Amino acid sequence: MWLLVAVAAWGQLPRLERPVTVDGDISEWREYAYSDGVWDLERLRHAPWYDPSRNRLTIHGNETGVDLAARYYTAWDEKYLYFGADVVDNVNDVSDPAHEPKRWYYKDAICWFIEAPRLASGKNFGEGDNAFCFVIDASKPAYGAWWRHGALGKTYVEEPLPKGAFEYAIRRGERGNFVLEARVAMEATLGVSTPKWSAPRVGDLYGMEIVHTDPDGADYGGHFLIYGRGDDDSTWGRFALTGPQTPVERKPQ
Ligand SMILES: [Ca+2]
Ligand SMILES: [Ca+2]
Ligand SMILES: [Ca+2]
Repeated sequence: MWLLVAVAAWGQLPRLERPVTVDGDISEWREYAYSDGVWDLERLRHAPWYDPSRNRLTIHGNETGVDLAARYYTAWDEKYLYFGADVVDNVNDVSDPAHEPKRWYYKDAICWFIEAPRLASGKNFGEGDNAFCFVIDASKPAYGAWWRHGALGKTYVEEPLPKGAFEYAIRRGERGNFVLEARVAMEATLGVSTPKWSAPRVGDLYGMEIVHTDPDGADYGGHFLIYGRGDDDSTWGRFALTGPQTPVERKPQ
């Protein structure tokens, strides 16, 4: 029976053993992080968790070029979770007519939903569930690094990430293109969302989903839901924390 559980993890988050500078350049660590290649509309449409009514992928009439395509990078060390993204986007959207600090999902934003540890029970967004959301606004407003989380007996606590517990940097490219580099201290976040969390060790199982919103000047619209189907944490991907990863070997020609 334990074998069934062991193979149920379908991703591995490698431990970083390299110093990271959070400056919007992820080249020093991206090859040592979990990444499964480029995500775009076509790939997402064929993913097992894809649901057209939830993802609402649309290409607006006047859009040209690539609407959205991205590579995501995730890793950990004894103190932090590391998040990176290298994104092609045609429009940078950060204005929201009905703005509220918690409305990251009406702006360009990338959110890592993390359940730590992954619990066998419960489907609602609650204890042990966290969403670390970064709005792609280079002016870095106070709501730019957001933390939706549960806690003992609580669901949907909405607040900025605690000061001192995170760093992030956005490097804007042409049009809406950008690179995001971020890290979040686990004890001050995961440790607050459930007393069941303990300092990370190789073999721990975490749930993970990536939500990438991209309104493109329109209302709440297209977004990528990757590895899961939304706030129901039982649908999120199961990722085991592992030791360091060796990059793919590149041989000189
Ligand atoms: Ca860096
Ligand atoms: Ca777009
Ligand atoms: Ca956009």
